[in-house]
Amino acid sequence: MTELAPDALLAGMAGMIASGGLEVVDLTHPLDPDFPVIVLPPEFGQCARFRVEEISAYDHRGPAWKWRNFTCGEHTGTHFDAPVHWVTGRDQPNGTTDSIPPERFIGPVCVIDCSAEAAADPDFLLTEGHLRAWEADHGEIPADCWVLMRTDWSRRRGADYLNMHGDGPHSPGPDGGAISFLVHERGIRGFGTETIGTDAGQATHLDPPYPAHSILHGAGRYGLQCLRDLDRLPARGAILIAAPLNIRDGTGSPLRVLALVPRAGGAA
Ligand code: 23J
Ligand code: MN
Repeated sequence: MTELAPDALLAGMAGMIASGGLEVVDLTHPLDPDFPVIVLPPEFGQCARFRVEEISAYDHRGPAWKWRNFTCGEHTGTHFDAPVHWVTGRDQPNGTTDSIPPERFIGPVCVIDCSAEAAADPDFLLTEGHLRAWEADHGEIPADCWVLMRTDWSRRRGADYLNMHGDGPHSPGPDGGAISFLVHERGIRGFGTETIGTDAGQATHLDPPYPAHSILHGAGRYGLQCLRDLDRLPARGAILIAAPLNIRDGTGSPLRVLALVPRAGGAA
């Protein structure tokens, strides 16, 4: 690969974005009171939905301006999980939203298409075997990249999203072997999903329980949840921009996740 001088690289990139040669894909759901939040067993504290209240709207409360206050949880809507979110990551250095080095917020991304499997089985578990099959087609997953699990779950609406049954939620996710492989054999930066969590709905029954949260954050890696439209990304070759809010001591935050995607047939 030819090395471009950094200034030429950035100028070229800006030009490619302006001309559409690099497509900017928004992987973010709107923050909306109707968007579901994770529901934990009733003995535990719960995440707040997004809520908005008007301060003024060009009226007696403020004649020339409109603005609003909003409230939500750190894990509401499309959001980032920092290492300190999980007890296994509580002592990780740079484990909070305000201490993660900003260069960690931009990096390459691989997308594992599990849409057919998830359509056939809402409890589908991604395994090391699936990841090795992906690598046979697309090459080895590079160190320090994001790995996103495409399930097309972001097309679900209402109660179908959490898919709550009497025995808890049912949604796809990785098993412990898959996450262990990605973290310890491939050295990934983080793992993201279209579902409410990085873990499967029934992940409390896995070994370890909540393997994605437990293993990723215990190793100082990150999570992304409630992503949308992962079908718009190539298996590899895109760059992800995922910068959480700079919340003091934050365990995570809603954010805008953008992918820069080389347009097929675009100028080289
Ligand atoms: C708290 C407890 C369990 C889980 C979660 C939060 C999440 O999925 C989250 O939003 O990180 S599984
Ligand atoms: Mn979270």
